[in-house]
Formats: sequence, structure tokens, C-alpha cells
Amino acid sequence: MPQAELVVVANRLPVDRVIDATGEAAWRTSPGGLVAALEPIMQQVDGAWVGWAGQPDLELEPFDADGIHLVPITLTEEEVELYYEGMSNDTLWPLYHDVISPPRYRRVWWEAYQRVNRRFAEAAAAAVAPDGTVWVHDYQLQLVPAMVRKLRPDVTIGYFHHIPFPAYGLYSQLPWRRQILRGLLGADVIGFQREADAGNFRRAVRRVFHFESKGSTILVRSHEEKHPDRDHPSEPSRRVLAKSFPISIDASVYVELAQRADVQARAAEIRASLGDPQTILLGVDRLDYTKGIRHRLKAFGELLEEGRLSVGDATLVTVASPSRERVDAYMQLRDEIELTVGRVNGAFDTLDHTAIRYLHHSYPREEMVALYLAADVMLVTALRDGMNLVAKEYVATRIDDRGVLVLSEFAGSADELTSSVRVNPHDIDGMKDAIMTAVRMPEEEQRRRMTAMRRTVLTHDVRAWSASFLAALNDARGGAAE
Ligand code: GDG
Repeated sequence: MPQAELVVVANRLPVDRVIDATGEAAWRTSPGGLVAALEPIMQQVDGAWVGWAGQPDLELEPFDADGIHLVPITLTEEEVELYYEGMSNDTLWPLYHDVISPPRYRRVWWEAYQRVNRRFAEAAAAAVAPDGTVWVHDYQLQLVPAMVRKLRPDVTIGYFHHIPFPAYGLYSQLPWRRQILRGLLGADVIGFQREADAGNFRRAVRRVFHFESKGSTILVRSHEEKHPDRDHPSEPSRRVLAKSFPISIDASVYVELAQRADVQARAAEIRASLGDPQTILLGVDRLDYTKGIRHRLKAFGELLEEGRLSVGDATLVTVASPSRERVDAYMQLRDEIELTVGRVNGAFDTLDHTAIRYLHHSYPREEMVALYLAADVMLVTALRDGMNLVAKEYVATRIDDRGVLVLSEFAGSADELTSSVRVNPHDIDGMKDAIMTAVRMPEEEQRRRMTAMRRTVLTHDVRAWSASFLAALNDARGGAAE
């Protein structure tokens, strides 16, 4: 197998296996934040991508798709349950999102997590060229950086954390907090969405290992493993950069779609099919308890109840794409959301108009952009979110500079999209007022805010993001060893 200069390691391959009409298996580029972010970069460089194909017990040889060399990792049915649904999505995801849902700590999940991380690390170590670069992604693979370093000390290793990193008071609950930090510190550059996340990580490292940091650089001491409880017995042996690299979108793709006549026609059709309300409000998320979907529905329902909004004048479109459907907390959330939608619609729908148009589907990107174009107000009300790319996508598509983004201060994108209408989604009254401010916002103010936000998103796109991360890795290549 030819070795690649750059190897991306992520839980999922950037493609889904689908069976077409003739019964043949085919590959289709899959939706999702990470895929949207990395696909354009991988097509440009001589790159390989190590990941799981999304189905259990599938043994596949490496293959090429859309100009990317793909190295599939096999996961058994049991490993999907323990490593992916268990440790990743029922322990780490809720813990790192500030325990919005209670994390479950199970030793069998941890065992599987270590085993699967090792499999990814071995595949990456085999796929990377001498002195090449390995770029590991996200919370499912936090042990991989140190494992790759051990197998291949010649390569430069980056890790990007797509979700928040919690304060030590919460992180310290994790029974394996020490091993996970050790795993991450195997990287030369550790990227986070916000400076607050990077700060939480550096503080955790300080608390657990007593390593010092200077600015964003952590001075890792190699003897720590031999004398874990002794205070700084040795000189620093490695420098690890831990700082924020806020991720973005391929903005030009969204602008081009928004300019297409057929997409614009579809947006007009969507408006008409909703009965041409004055205001269309939109929420688009994976159906996940971090996204604040219930809080948003509650605020909207109360505005209808109080007569501040009325059906016919305002419609809320809620796209909640199916996600992690076998994890209990997600099944429960779906029930709660569907109960709330049913109640609000039952109380306020008329024969001509609906209060909430709820869609539990996944859509093609064109349809997503048509929805963004049809929406006067975009509601991003996450309780905790690493970045939230939907907010950036909405802004990119607003080519006439109209429209209002209501944005949670708990989403990473709030650090950059400062001209949004900011909300604390836990404060339902505050969110109701923010929604009314958005609905009533004069066009001139909409344009002023949207112009500023578009400038940010169009200049800090995903290419700028990957270029800055890879530049930091390149700097580390020269200066990592002392
Ligand atoms: C994680 C972090 C961070 C959604 N439904 C459909 C669809 N999507 C696309 C959106 C967007 C992406 O999926 C979702 O990205 P987000 O950033 O909003 O959220 P997560 O999935 O939670 O992503 C997050 C991200 O990683 C990147 O680092 O921002 O904080 O949690 O692109 O448009 N796309 C299509 N059909 C759908 O039905 N085509």
C-alpha cells in the first residue's frame, strides 16, 4: 500500500455505503460537520483517510472515492455498542457537553474504547509516509495520538477536538481522566473550537500532571509516567501546543448553491407550501439534547399562547435529522420533542396553517440551502455546542444580506458571529424577547448585522481553518523535540 504524506483519522469515513436500485453497493458522501469541513482539503493533498464505514462487521480493502484514499476500519456489532454508542456517545459526549444528560461510566465501554483506539492507531501508523503527518479527529479517538507516537516517533501528530472541553470540576468525574489526557498529549498540536475549551484542557493537564504551560504551550515531562505523584522531577522533554482553531464551512459552496435559480425557486416553493406566512423561523439540527430543541419549541409555543405571534403570520420549521437512534437518551428526547410538537400544533394549527412543521429526516444539501433561503429567522439555541456549523451555513447563504440569526452564547460560533442576536437558551423569557426582536427587526439593521457576519464567514472559511492548523503542525515539526 502506498504511504500518504497526510493521514486523517476520524471515527467515520467521509462516505456512506448505500445499496443502489440494481442491488449494487455504492459510496455516497455522507453529511455531517467533519465531512463538510475536511472533504475539500483531502481532495487537494496526497491524503489518506482512516475511518469506520458506518456498518458493523464490514471487512473492506482500502479504496479510492472522490479523489481520497480510504482505509476502512472494521468494528464488530459489539464494538459499535460498547465503543461508539457506549463510551463515545453515552459517556464522553454528555460529559463534555457539561453533563446536560448524565454520563454513564462503564468499565466494559472503556475496555472497548482502548481496543478500538489501538486499531485506528495501528492503521494510521501503517498508512503514513516517513516523517509524514497524522491528523486525528475528535472525542472518539482521544487515545490515538499517544498510540501513534509510540508506533511512529518520526511523524508529526495533530488532534482536533470538535466538541467542547469541560471545566475540570466536571472533567474530573471521568474515571479514566488521566489516561485520556495522556492520549491527547501524544499530539504536537491539539486544536479546540474556543479559547475557553483550550484553557479548560490546559488547566486539566496542570491539575492532573502538574505540567506547566507558557501561553498556549504545555511543557510535557517525560518522566511523569515513572513517577506520577512526584512534583516535576525532570526537565520538559516536549512542547505541546493547545489552542483554539475555530472550524468553519466551505463557504463558497453555500454561496454558489444560494445563487442557483433552481434552489431559489425551491425556496419560494417552500414558502408557498407553508401558506406564505410573514415570517418563517427555522431550526436545523441533528436530533440531539445538546441542541436546545425543546427549549426553542417551548419559547415558540409560549409566544403563540400569549398572542405575541400567531399562526399564519409565523411558522417554525424544525428539521431534526435522525441521530444516534439506539442510545436511550436520544429515544427519550425524540419522544419529548414529538409530544411537544403535537401539543403545540394541536392547540394552534388551523386547517390552512401549521404552527410547527416538524421534519425528522435528512435532506440533500440543496434542500438545506433552499430552507436557509426561505427562512427569515434562524434559531440556533444549543445548550452547549463546539462550534455549530448550521449558524455559519445560514449566514453564508444570505446573499441579499437579509435575515436574522438568533444564536446561543453556548455555541462556539458565538465567539465569531458577534452581530447575531445572542441568547441564553435556558432563559425562556429572554429567548422569547430575542425571537420577537428578530421577527420585528428593520431591514436596515438586518443588513448591517448580516453584512458583518458574512464578512467573517466568507474570509474564515474551512480552507483558512485547515491552513492554520496545518501551519501550526508544520511549525511543530521543527521544534517539537528538545
Ligand atoms: C460537531 C460538533 C461542530 C444536518 N442535518 C442535515 C445536514 N446537516 C449538516 C449541517 C451541518 C452539519 O450537518 C452539522 O454540523 P453542526 O456543527 O451544526 O453540528 P454537529 O453535527 O453536532 O457537529 C459541532 C462540528 O462537529 C464541526 O466541528 O461545529 O459543534 O457538535 O453541516 O448542515 N446536512 C444535510 N442534510 C441534513 O438533513 N445535507
